[in-house]
Parts: sequence; C-alpha cells; structure tokens
Amino acid sequence: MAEPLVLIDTVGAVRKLTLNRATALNSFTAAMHRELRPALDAAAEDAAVRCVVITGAGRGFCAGQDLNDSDVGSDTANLIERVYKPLALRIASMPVPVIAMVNGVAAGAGANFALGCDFVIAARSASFIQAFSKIGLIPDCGGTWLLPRLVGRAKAIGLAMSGDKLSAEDAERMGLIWRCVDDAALADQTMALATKLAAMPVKALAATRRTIDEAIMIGYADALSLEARVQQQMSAQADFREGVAAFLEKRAPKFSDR
Ligand code: T3D
Repeated sequence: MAEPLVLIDTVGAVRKLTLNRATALNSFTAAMHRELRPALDAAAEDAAVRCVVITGAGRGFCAGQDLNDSDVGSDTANLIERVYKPLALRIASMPVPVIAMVNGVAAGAGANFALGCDFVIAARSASFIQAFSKIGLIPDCGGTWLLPRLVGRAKAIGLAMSGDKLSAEDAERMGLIWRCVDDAALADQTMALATKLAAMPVKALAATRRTIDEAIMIGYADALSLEARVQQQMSAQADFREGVAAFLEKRAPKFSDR
C-alpha cells in the first residue's frame, strides 16, 4: 500500500499533520491536497483536538506547488480557486490555534501556507522563499495579503520580487514569524507551545485571530465596535465563566469550549 501523503498523529489534545513527500521537499500535488484538506477538516470537527501542528517530513517543510504535477500551468486560476484559496481559508477558519513547525525550506505556496498559520516556529536551519517571481508568478496562497501585514510593504515587495532565500533568524528578526529555535529544540518547543495553547480557551483564541484579521481592514471606531460584539459573544461562553471562577478560586482553569 502507498504511504500516506499526510501523516496524522495525535498527542493529547494536539493533532499533528506531517506533509509526507520528503523526496520532493513535500511539494503539493493534487493527491496530497486530497489528503490534507480532509485531515484539516477532521481536526476542525473533532472536539478532542484543541491545537493543530503542521510540519514536513525529511529536510524540507514544503516547496510549494509540485512543478511536475499535471495541474501546473494548465488552468492556474482554477487550481488556485479549487485548491489554494480553500486551503488558506481553511487554516484561517480553524476553530483552534494552528502552528506551522517549519523544519526546513518553505518555498512558494509552502511558505505562504506556513505564514497563514497562527504561529510559525522555525528551525534555525529553515528558510523562507517567495519563489514565485523566479518562475514568472506572483505570490499566492494568501501571500499578497499576508506579507505586507506581517512585515510592511517595503519588505513584502523585496521578498516577493527578489525571491531571495530568507533565513529563519532573519524571518524572526523581521517579524515574519513567531520564533526561530535551534533545530534540536524545534519539536519540543513546538509541542510545549501546542500543549499550552490546547489548555487555553481555544474558542476565544480562534475569535482573537478572526477579530484581528478583520480589524486590520476597518477603521478604529469600527474595530472598537467589532471588539464589543465579539467580546459580548465570548463573555457568554462557559470558558469565560470558568476563567473568572478559576481566578477567584485561585485554581487552574479547565477550558472546554471550542
Ligand atoms: O499553476 C501553478 O502552478 C500555480 C501555483 C503556484 C504555487 C507555487 O507554489 S509556485 C512555486 C513553486 N515552488 C518553487 O518554485 C520552488 C522550487 N524549488 C526550489 O526552488 C528548490 O527546490 C528549493 C529552493 C525549495 C530547495 O532547494 P534545494 O537545493 O535545497 O533542493 P533541490 O535539490 O532543489 O530539491 C530537492 C528535490 O525536490 C529535487 O528533486 P530531485 O532532483 O532530488 O529528484 C527537486 O526537483 C524537488 N523539488 C523541490 N521543489 C519542488 C520539487 N519538485 C517539484 N516541485 C517543486 N516545487
């Protein structure tokens, strides 16, 4: 039987998805997308999952679209509408925090797939490449939206036009990613963060992501009103009552909403 193209592991409340095409640096094929989307949907639907970690097998994270796949260049708008847009939106709408554990090179759509996650933790030896310009394309999988928001227009244009490799250290310094850590510490530090997030009120964490993303696009007064509406919803959840009760009773909270 062929090996799965996405390995699925569960450790406590953390679901780990590993892109598994190491010989091609885990570049995306139609077949891999057919496994990845259902794996993300299953994690979203499983009430026991409270954090998702995505990583790559072997020495790479993901080299973007597999340039050998039959999909390439035939009907690109259709490919993006059918595959990359739903993938980016799936990550952005996950009901729990998502961490990209970037173990090696992340290029093209693979880089932007990682950058769309809530946290990017990268090994010191990893790198990020907006490889699109080298083959006459523009950043996709959310890159044109994400890059200027993460690092500002000047750096976004520089990264996207040059297609230069950015080290994990520089990515952290630039504010493109959350953390760069020693290679040997990557798995442990990622799992420590994932376990911590999984024990937090994840419904509020997902609402935090949604509200920040929306607030970026609206005026100050509208953002304040949006905060009022979302906070109203959050304060009606069991997690809020539990958080306040735990604080007052000087005990650790036990959150359960999703
Ligand atoms: O129509 C559309 O396609 C629109 C959609 C676009 C979305 C996109 O993601 S476009 C961007 C696609 N990705 C790239 O252009 C990156 C291509 N890869 C590279 O530039 C380099 O591989 C890296 C800089 C990422 C890593 O370089 P290096 O020297 O560490 O590794 P390598 O030797 O180049 O790659 C190792 C193997 O992976 C190699 O196979 P081999 O020779 O050992 O059999 C290489 O061909 C394969 N590989 C790497 N990236 C891809 C790939 N095979 C297919 N597609 C890839 N994207």
